[in-house]
Formats: sequence, structure tokens, C-alpha cells
Amino acid sequence: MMVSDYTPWPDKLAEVYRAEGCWLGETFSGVLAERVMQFGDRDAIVSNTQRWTYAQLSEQVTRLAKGFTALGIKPKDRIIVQLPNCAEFFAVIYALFRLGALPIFALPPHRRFEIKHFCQHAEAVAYIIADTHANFDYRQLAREVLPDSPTLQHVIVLGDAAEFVSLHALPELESELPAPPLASDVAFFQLSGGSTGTPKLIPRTHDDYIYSLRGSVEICQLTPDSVYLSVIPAGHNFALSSPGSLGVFYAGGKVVMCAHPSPDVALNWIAKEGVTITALVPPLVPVWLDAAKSLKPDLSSLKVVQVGGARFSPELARRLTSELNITLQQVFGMAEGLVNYTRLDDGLDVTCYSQGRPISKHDEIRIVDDEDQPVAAGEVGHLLTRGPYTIHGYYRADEHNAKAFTSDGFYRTGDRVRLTAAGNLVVEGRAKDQINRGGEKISAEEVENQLLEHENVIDAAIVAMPDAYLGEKSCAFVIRNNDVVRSVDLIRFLRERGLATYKIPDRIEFVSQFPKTGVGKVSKKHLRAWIEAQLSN
Ligand code: OOB
Repeated sequence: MMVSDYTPWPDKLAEVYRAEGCWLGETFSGVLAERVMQFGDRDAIVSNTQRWTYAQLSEQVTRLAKGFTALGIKPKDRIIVQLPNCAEFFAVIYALFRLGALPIFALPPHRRFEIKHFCQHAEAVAYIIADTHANFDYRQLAREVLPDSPTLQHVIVLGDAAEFVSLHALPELESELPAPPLASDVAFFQLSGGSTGTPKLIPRTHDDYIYSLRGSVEICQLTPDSVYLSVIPAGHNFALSSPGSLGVFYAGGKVVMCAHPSPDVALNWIAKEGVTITALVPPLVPVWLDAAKSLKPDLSSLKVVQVGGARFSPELARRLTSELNITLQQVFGMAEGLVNYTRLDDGLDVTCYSQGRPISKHDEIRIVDDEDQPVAAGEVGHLLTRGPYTIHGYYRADEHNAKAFTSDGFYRTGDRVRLTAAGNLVVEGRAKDQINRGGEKISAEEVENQLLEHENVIDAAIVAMPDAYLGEKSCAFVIRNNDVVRSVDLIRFLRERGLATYKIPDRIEFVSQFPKTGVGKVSKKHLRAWIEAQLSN
């Protein structure tokens, strides 16, 4: 990777993080090899179709690492991985980790627009998919992406490969595997929720990510007896590392891969595999509570339920705690790094009413006003952060990096928070131009730009509107140049442009002009207030 592609930690900070024992020089494949020695015949992964011990996982990883190499995949190559929650997800990513090839964790709902962008922006050489999932044919998506993705050489398919390469029939390797990567190397890319025109890629190193895993394992008290149910998409930072599947592997525990988040499927796994911990986004909670009431599954093994990714109401937090008789852990994290947890021995006043505190004493937190000056204790302000697992720059995004980070390397999270007297963060809102649709992040600008491509759209502004189930949905205000074009036309247009479904506006309002701020910018505050008033009528 070119030096300018990636902003490493400044030497001074890197020295501190090494000297303080945050970065221990571990790599993902190194850690897996150790776990195979310690726990070889214990279960690592269970899915609908597979049950692999650590030794079997490691065999799969070696087989794939050889096959990928024989195909021509090399260290530092970028590879888009878009798989549903399945055991093979981990065989694939650990194989890429071993090679030092860099997965980009696309989410299952991403479509032509997003995948094409990742391919082009990162010059990806391979795209790894399942044949079909949730009634969608990813091979067809690959066919649509290929003509505009000149660097893409391999489409590798789990299941029926059609004209592509089958994950189960990779070529035989005649030569040796390349040398493994260094711990200080970038290991993969997370995706930013984003507030800009194009989704940004987040480079994470072995050193920094494994440090966040170690901290998470300790805070979540994982042991080799922990059983984690992976319900939300496995490549999302929450499910991957907070403590997520990779944290559970770090601890030598077992991961159960749930292919669908619906509670009838998920709740069955809990008794069947003795699940001890799982992670949910807020909209899943009421659905689980209702299902638990009617299906009466045996949940006696379940000790901890984590909730994060979006605002979680204190009322629901209390209900969850008492109705499932579990310990609630709120998780406020971001793919860029910083993760906050309420601790397992915190009282209900903390677990239900705050979003916890950082993993590490080396996480630096600043809460500031619009001029980057610290706010008074307990006041709401913008959250800035720097630390041993928070990036200093997005991949190939110099211009955006200049705005997203302070000159001394703090990441501007875009979240508005306050710090309680006991030292916990409470998320009060957001300054970034983003909609948080039940944990799925939508950049307003990205979708506005798409709408502007329509010949009858003069201008567009997208804001969040309240929703009882998802917390927020998206509402697009559109100025059009004739009144023939309708909402359905614009929605069809966005779909045909290949935008992920969750980004398609939930509602479109046509207006003749936008309310303006004092400096003449579109006042999204007024648009939000207007739609909120409409909804409460
Ligand atoms: C997680 O990561 P991302 O990258 O999808 O989204 C990060 C953003 C945060 O900046 C914040 O705006 C929002 O999602 N958020 C929350 C929250 N957790 C995340 N807002 C309110 N309350 C919470 N508990 O969403 C993520 C990554 C790792 C662990 C957990 C969540």
C-alpha cells in the first residue's frame, strides 16, 4: 500500500502504545495458531451447515489461503467480502489475514452502487460472495459490477458458482505461501457509516484491532466457555470485535452464526448451543421480547445481552433486563475505533441510562463546543477521540481527513455527548449529516447526490424523521422541475441506480423551496421539525 493511502499513528504515540503493552505484535493468524494449540478439539464455530473445532477451522483457513494464493491473490491485495452470517465467513477472512490480503467488509444489503465504489476506490482484485441469500442472487450483482470494475479479476462464490470460481474448488498451490504480514500492517478495511458523498474505508491494523479485542474480552468477561450468538451482520464492527466473534475466538470460546436475525431462528440457537452472550441493535429488542413471551424458549444459559449501534431507550433497557433476566451491556462504538461499554457490574442506573465508558485508559476523550473548546463538566458537546485503536485517517481520502481529524490527530466522531459525574458517556444527538436507521447508517449527502442525478430533480435534502420501531427513518425533501414526477418514480430511479435498500428514502416530500439558515444554507433543523410536526398530527 502506498504511504499516502494510509495515515499511521504518529511515531510518538505508537511508541507509547507499544511501551504500555497495548500493541503486543500479535497477528490474527498468529493468535489463531495459538488457540489451535490450546483448544484444538473444542468447538470454534457452529452454523446451520457446519460445526468446526479450532483445528478444523484452521484446516479450512490453510486450504483457502493456499487456494487464494494459487488463484493469484497476493499480500496487500484488496478483496471485497460480502457474505451472510456463516462459518465460511471466518475461514475466508482468516485465510486473507494469513496472506496479508485485505478484506473490505461489505454488508449484505450493499448493492451495485456500493460494491462498484469499493472496487474502484480500493482497486479490488477479488469479490467473495454467497450464491444467494435472503432471496437475493449475489452472482447477478457480480455480473453487474464487473464491467465497471477493471481491477476485479476473481469472483469467488460460496455455493453454486455458476460461471465464477467456487470457494470449494480453488486451484491447488504448487509453491509456498508468502510470508505472513506484520502486526503493524493494515489487516482489513471497515466501512464508515459516513456523512460524505461516498462511503469511506477504514484501515485497521492487526496491532490496533487485537488490542481492542483484548480489552473487550476482559470487559465482557469472556472465557473459553463463552458462547456468542452472531445475529447482526458478521463483518460489522460491533459483531466482529465488540467483543464479537473475533473477541470470542481470542478467548477460545464458541461462535454460533445465525443466518437470519428473526427471533424464532435466533432464540432456538440459545438453548441448543448454550449461548451466553449476544449483541443486538435496538429495533431487534422489542421483537425478541415479544417472541420470548410467546415462544417461551429456554434462555437460562443467556447471561449478557449487548445493545448498541443506535440510541436505546431507557424504558426498553429496563424491560429487556427484567423480562429476559439478563445483564444488559450498552455499547457505543464506531468502526473508526473507539468503543464504550457499560460494565457488567454497573447498576441499572448506568446500564439503562448511559452508553458506558471507553475500553482503555489510553482512549483520550474531548468534549468540545463548535470552536473545539472544552465544554463545562457535564455539558453536551462534540465528542473527539484519539487512542490506541482509533484511526488517524481514512483510506485514500486526504481532503476529507483534513476535516474529520483535528491537527493533533483526534477523530471528530460527529456525535454529541455528555459525561456523567460517574464518568459515563451519554449520547445526546449527532452533528453529522447522517441518518441512523435502527443501526444502519445513511449519509444524507450520498443519497442527495443520487437524487440530483434525476433529470427532474433540482435539489434534494434528506433528514431523519422519528420512527417508533427503527428510532429514525429517512425523509427526502425534493424540489422538482415539473409536478409529473412522483415519489414512486424517484424510488424506482434510486433502486435502478443500485443503491442499498436501507438508503432509499422512507418518505419523499415535494417542496418549492428549502428553509434557509442565516448564512443561506439549507436548514435541516427546520426540515426535521416540520416532518416531526407532520408525523405527530
Ligand atoms: C457502530 O459502528 P458504526 O461505525 O456503524 O456507527 C458509529 C456511530 C456512532 O458514531 C454513533 O453515531 C452511532 O453509530 N452509535 C450509537 C451507539 N452506538 C453507535 N448511538 C447511540 N447509542 C449507541 N449505543 O454502530 C458500533 C461499532 C462498534 C460497537 C457498537 C456499535
